[in-house]
Amino acid sequence: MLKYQRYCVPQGAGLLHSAAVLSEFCVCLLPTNTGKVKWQDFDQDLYIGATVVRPGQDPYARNKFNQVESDKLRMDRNVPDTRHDHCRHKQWKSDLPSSSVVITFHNEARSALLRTVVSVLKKSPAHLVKEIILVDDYSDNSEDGALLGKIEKVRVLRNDRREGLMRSRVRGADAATAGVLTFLDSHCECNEHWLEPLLERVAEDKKRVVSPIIDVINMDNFQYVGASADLKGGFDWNLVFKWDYMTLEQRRARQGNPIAPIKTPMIAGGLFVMDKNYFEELGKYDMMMDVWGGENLEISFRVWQCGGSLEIIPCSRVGHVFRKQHPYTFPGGSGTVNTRRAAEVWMDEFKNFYYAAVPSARNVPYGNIQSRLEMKKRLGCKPFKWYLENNVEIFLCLQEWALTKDKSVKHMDLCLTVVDRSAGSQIKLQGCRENDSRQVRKMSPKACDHVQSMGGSQ
Ligand SMILES: [Mn+2]
Repeated sequence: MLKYQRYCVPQGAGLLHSAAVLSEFCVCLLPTNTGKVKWQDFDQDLYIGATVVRPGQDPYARNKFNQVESDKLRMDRNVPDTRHDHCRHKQWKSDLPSSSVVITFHNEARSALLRTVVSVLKKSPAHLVKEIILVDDYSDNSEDGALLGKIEKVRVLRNDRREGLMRSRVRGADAATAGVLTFLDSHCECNEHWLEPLLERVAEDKKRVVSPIIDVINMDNFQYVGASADLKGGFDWNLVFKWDYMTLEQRRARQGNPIAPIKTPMIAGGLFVMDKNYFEELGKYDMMMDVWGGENLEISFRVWQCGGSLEIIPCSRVGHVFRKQHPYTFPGGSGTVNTRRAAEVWMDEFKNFYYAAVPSARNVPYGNIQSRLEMKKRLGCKPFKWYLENNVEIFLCLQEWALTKDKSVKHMDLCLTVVDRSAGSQIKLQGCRENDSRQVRKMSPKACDHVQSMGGSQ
């Protein structure tokens, strides 16, 4: 319930004639004069009730997740604590810096957006969240964001045209007043003590860019499910982000300290914490990237190549609704423009592996990259080869081995060939012959991994 405060004006103060009959005139006001309410006092039913799915409507139509199930949940529902046991006893530093949480959205389901905001406020120590900046990227209904501006600490910025994720995030970051930026997607739920371990890593070294383990909120029934702690971010030459299981050796090495930070070649990109000054020094985002996509690999390459590092912090868990489809359109093309920009700026000659995997990308106009190249030079960033060599889990088979159109695994003009068919047979490089069944072909990523374990040089 709202706690009103009584403000009383002594008789004769001359403010209101009708009050003169009383010994004093009392009015009831909110404790602050900003018109803000605590999240507990926000009228969830009124806010969400305005956009419910009507009978006969497809609950997936607007968001590509089941909005009916999302709308049923309370804004502060409990989710299982999915952290490793060791996290529960851990003490976090007491002098952590506060953070500005930047959440960008475009036509997000109100219930999902509200739960994101409430979970930040509920699951974070109050002094560590300076503000929540909602950047409404030109949603159809401006009230989706504006109404949330009544909640304590929430500031709302609205674009007057569609800008896309990167320019929206930069707008939010520019407006931020705290020294650390926390970027979140608009359909997340933060878990217990999610923020402290992230801030601690960044406070120790501002060049660390850190991400929580991203738990799974089921897009059909909204169950919250803990994700594996044995994953790193990676990609194939098509430059689409994917999760990679750690190798057996890596998992063994972690057994002694299962909650140690995990160095990762790539972050998924939706959820991460970064020092604000470092974000600016490092060139924020590529402002010529549109809508969505490609920005996660761009910032991952950039952070590593320009002297920083990326980590997943196991004691920090945040749930995210993973979808199979994008709920929105891509005005002016697809994410390929962004991916091509990232490849052209950061991948040096290795961009040719991308063009071999996605030949159509060669024909996508990607605009001017001059200022990004200049920035790369100014920052003294290392070449892509260095990035690959220092993130050894990335498909080395394709670094040294070409995958031809007919899916042969080749080194120069030689193909990997099983000498004979007996168990434990040698593998040699021999001249490529069409339809030679002894020659290794990439059938699946697994087959490629196998080649890597035989020929890996690192
Ligand atoms: Mn998302």
